[in-house]
Amino acid sequence: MLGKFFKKPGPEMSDRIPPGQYETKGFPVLTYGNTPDIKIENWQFRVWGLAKPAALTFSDFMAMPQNNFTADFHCVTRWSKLDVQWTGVKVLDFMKYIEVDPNAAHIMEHCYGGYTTNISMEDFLREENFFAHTLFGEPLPPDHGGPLRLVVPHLYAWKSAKWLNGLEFLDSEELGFWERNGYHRRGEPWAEERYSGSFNF
Ligand SMILES: Nc1nc2c(c(=O)[nH]1)N[C@H]1C(S)=C(S)[C@@H](COP(=O)(O)O)O[C@H]1N2
Ligand SMILES: [Mo]
Repeated sequence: MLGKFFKKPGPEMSDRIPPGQYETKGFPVLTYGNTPDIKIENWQFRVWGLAKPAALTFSDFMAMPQNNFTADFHCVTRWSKLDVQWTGVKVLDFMKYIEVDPNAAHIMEHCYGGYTTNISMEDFLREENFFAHTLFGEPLPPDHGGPLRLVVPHLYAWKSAKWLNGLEFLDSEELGFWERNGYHRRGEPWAEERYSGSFNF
């Protein structure tokens, strides 16, 4: 059954598929709960905590520099999808539009629907991270997080928050939804940081 949908990585792929992962050619939808119903006109993205409070509209994001991205996507439930093509805004470009307090060391990602996930500033401020509004040339489908999601390719995909609507800047680490429920606080796939617990320390 598994072999029909997933391919075990061959030697040529071992540099792309992290340990314990299988490649999938489809793009599964992985959501805790329901897909929220979001009207783009009402969509708002807020910044707060250790940052100058700001509220951005969808047009604000579209007015920022736009880029295409190709990134691999690793879900902790063991599927990996290679070469996903997205369009959106680099995190490092977005940061020029907001004012963050130098004491901010962590972030809580907030979403429509109430999902949260935490990330350190260091993991957030990487060249390859981006906010995506387009997937394979089409508007990002609601099930995959449209109108806007974060994509953090170097961490497990639960850090890539769908329906993102806010960033809360923090001086110390707080745990998001899955992190409070036993998943790793960082989630680095190459180190198999899947769960919290003694074996991770
Ligand atoms: N808001 C929100 N974001 C989320 C999730 C979620 O349940 N809610 N699931 C996460 C998980 S576990 C994964 S693997 C990816 C899945 O993204 P996809 O459904 O586009 O494949 O989204 C992540 N972002
Ligand atoms: Mo996931």
